[in-house]
Amino acid sequence: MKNKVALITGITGQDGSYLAELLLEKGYIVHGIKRRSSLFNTDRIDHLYQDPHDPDQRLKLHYGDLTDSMNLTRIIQEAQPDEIYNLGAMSHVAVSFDTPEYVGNVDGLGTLRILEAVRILGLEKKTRIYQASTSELYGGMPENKNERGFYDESSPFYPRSPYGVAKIYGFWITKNYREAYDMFACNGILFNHESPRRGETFVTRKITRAVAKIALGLQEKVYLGNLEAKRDWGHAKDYVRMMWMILQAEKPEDWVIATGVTTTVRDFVRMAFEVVGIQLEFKGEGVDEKAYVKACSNKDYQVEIGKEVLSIDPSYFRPTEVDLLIGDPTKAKEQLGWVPEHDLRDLVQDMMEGDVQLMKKDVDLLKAGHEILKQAE
Ligand code: NAP
Ligand code: G4F
Repeated sequence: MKNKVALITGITGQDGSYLAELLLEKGYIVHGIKRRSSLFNTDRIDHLYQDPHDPDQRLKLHYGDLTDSMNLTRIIQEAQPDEIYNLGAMSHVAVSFDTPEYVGNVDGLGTLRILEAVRILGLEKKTRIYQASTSELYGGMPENKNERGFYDESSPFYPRSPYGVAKIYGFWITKNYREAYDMFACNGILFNHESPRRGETFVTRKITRAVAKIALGLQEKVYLGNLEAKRDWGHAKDYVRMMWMILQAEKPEDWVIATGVTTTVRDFVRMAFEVVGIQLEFKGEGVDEKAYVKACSNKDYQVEIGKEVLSIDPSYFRPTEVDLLIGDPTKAKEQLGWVPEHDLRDLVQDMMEGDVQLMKKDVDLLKAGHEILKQAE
């Protein structure tokens, strides 16, 4: 049987890397678009791309950019994909306030460029399209939750950032092409999902990296913004599986993917410190809130009791904030049989283990450096 062909934009990102792994396991030929960068930017997929000269290599990378229609059209023409996963985006909400025009171009118009390329090439009956939509579309407006207190596929949108506004264009243009041209084009409205591969400036990874470093004595404290914000955090591995399921469904539709549980940033911090045996006490309010070590049973490094390990830096506050997100994945569970394998505790454990291991390498390197210096003396 012929291998199915997929094209992933954003293959070098968190989700792109897990999805590429999944599709290769399923026997797909996977084309991915990577951006030209002055430094290597393929860390997350290097383990999948051992020998680029091997003609049987099923992962094929192309240079490209979502702002370049001609490039996208050429890659789609070459790949002739059965499925396109449009995961490429400037995905950082806070940064979108600094680069609103660029975000509109990539996250909004980029989606149109993919859809239109498929149409121009006459592939609209062959190629199924997944659009990486987001819970940021809801904006956390309390009055828009359903009667059970969740956001679902029928909840109204009210985006609160240039990122959210760009993604709402992506959402509607995907739906419009589905209706106008009968294309199999779907939105996955995904709530926050994280992993050891999460970008370092998103709050969960910023926390797990900092906690690992603090526990190993490599960092004094971490500065964060709004600790009151609540997010519905799942594991990226569970969410990419659902992306694939969405394109295997009978009909093209839009789907909410979430855990149905919401947690404050403050509690995520608490949970991350607990993994390395550190109990925290939070004191003070608003910008004066701080966290101190209350107890420490960490065998690798004894953090001093009473040490201040967290402060607020208001520069991390956003001009408009999404206060609370919580999603209702009932439709995905009932109609597609999606069952997430990880809960928040697993996720925090997985991320902490990854970062402790990563930071221990730094400690080992430091130790080796000291040894070399000592021997040279
Ligand atoms: P990510 O780690 O930030 O990855 C984004 C990917 O997009 C990277 O490969 C990046 O390339 C690429 N990219 C950025 N600008 C591009 C451009 N102009 N042209 C082509 N590619 C470009 O994001 P993620 O967490 O994997 O998320 C994947 C998608 O899901 C994104 O569209 C995001 O907005 C959406 N989403 C994410 C979540 C979540 O919680 N993770 C939730 C809902 C929706 P570089 O590696 O070169 O930067
Ligand atoms: O981790 P975050 O930056 O993620 P955010 O804004 O929820 O966006 C992520 O999830 C969306 C899905 O809902 C995606 F569409 C999007 O692409 C991205 O993946 O921030 C989470 C919360 C916010 O309320 C933020 O204000 O954490 C708060 N926060 C508090 N201190 C912080 C910090 N966020 C960051 N990045 N850095 C801080 O120091």
